[in-house]
Amino acid sequence: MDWWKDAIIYQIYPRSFQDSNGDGVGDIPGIISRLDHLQELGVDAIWLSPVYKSPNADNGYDISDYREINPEYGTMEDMEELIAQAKSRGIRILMDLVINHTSTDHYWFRQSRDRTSPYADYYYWSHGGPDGTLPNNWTGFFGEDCWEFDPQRCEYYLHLFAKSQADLNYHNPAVLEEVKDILRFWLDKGVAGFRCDVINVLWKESLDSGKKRLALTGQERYISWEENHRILRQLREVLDEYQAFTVGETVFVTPQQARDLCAPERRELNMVFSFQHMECDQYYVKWLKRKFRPKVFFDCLTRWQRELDWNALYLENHDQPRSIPRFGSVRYWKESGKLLATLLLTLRGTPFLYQGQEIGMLDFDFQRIRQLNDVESKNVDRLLRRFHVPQKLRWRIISRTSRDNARTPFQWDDGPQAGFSQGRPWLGVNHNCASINLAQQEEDPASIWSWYKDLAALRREREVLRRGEFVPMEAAPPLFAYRRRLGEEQLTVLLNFSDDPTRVSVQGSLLRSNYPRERFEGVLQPWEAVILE
Ligand code: TEU
Ligand code: CA
Repeated sequence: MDWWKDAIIYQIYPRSFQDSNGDGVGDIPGIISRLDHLQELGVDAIWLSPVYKSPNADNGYDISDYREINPEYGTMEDMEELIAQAKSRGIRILMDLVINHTSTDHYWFRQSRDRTSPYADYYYWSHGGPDGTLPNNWTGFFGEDCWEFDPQRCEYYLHLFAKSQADLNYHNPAVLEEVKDILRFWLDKGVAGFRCDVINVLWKESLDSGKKRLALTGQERYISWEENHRILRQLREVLDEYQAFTVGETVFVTPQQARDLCAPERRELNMVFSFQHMECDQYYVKWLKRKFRPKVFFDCLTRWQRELDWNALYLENHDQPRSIPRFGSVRYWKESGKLLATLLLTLRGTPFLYQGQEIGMLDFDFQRIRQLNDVESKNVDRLLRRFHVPQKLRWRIISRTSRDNARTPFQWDDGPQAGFSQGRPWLGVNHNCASINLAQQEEDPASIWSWYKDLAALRREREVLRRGEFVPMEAAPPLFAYRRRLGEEQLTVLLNFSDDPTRVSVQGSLLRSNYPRERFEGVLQPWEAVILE
């Protein structure tokens, strides 16, 4: 019961994890060959970003067949082998469930182009206005319009993401039945559950134009409607037959909405990923970056810790730049990497680690837009061009926010292509791989990797770190301080988010510090993280 409350979950971006056959693309046999690494780290479950058949307009988030494995990644036998091999190491597999949209290559969509087909209403089709205008004024997540004209059907279809990701129409009950079958298909294969992609926007309440906004005009028509909850409860009926787990990726949710999505008695999701703490270094949209504001970050984390019984904790994923340059300090790379690890592994909730985070991987050091692959970056570049934003500024915006920052190949060792592939990788390997790689950190008891391993073990040992209550402490930023409490047991966590020493008046015997020290006397070094007993 509730295994996920004691778990640490590791996200794999299959394309960039490990290539086994030299074609430059990570694959499932590659993942199998690295399971020992994950077991040693202390991982209880793996969330696999999509491995289904896909034309890869959005690297697998555009699915063309939910029951097939993308041949680039291997075969269904490989997938079954991965599930079995992981299981024998006590590791569960979670699939990425992308059901807001399918690829326009999906059979359903191709049939849907014909108005007389049984699939005619699987998507949102609509006439434009009389003078060639779009059906409404919505704008999408990747910065473009949300409607694309299909010459065969002579209508527009809705796509909140890329052009080839058409939104499924949940007003048609047949669509939900299809999804239930897909769930059963994978649960029968032995997966433990799903990470549910943009799961709070499935239901479009109406297709009327929305209030004009800088980004995502139309969002109030589809974010977190009551019908969306009903859909989740229907999916839960299937999930319950297998006691399966779900974490929802939920855009723009407030703590109240998150509670409604994961209150146990409502039988919807087990937990959700919130985005609010990711907004502490931006103005309104992710492309407008500002200086990291520790106070906003701490207040946000504290608020979610207080208002939700259980959080899905994360600092990185495949959509976000790396955490050290963002919330830490490249100058204090090792110290701040360990401090962020401490934060992630001592809050209340289920920690999600993204591949490469455990060795402190940094943002991609690319130089030109054509080195990028991300559909979002390309769209944003096109959009900014349209507004005559000069090249230099465009590059500044995109290089800092591109999702490819976190998608470069995993750095296994200091050999060719960082041990990722014998061939030419689909996305460049970071040039820092000679100094940042797993092989080197495995040897070093003071490395970021060793620190993650140690804290994962500590979390397993100490119930207070898993189940204890979160108690915030009075502290002035850049210090973040809190306690975890369970019965008589109490741990204090002190985190100095700055390049300067910081004094505190807290006492206690030292359990861990990311600096070599015997005891703690009240002064935290730059980026020092301390756990007191
Ligand atoms: O992301 C959903 C989402 O909200 C994104 O727009 C996110 O805000 C953005 O990537 C940040 O730049 C999910 C997946 O995680 C993402 O990789 C997919 O591209 C997207 O859904 C569409 O499936
Ligand atoms: Ca390969």
